[in-house]
Amino acid sequence: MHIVVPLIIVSFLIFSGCTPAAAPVDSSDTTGAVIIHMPATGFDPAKLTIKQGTKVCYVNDDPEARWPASNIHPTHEIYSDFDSKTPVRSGDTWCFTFTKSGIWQFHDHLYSEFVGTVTVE
Ligand SMILES: [Cu+2]
Repeated sequence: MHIVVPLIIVSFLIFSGCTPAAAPVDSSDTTGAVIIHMPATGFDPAKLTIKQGTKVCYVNDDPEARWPASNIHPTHEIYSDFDSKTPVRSGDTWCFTFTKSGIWQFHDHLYSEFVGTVTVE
């Protein structure tokens, strides 16, 4: 009986590809990326103009978790891929490559008064 539970766990890990259910968001490769900082006061810079295909990395300088996401709050449906989908922990970074041109307004899903705009040319 004692061996059954570990076998179930091992089987689960094998068949699930060992992916943790709630992987922390930290894509720290900011090579070639434009950085938007997330201090406790909002986004810096809050407005940005980039070329199509540019990677933008949101660096969380806030002691609290943050969650950059496309408008419109709370559904984020205007550019649904532009959404960290989960909180970005303090000190972590979330990067997104803008493949669609347009004027993309965003906000912090946890502090929806924090807003910004990425213009993709
Ligand atoms: Cu939101």
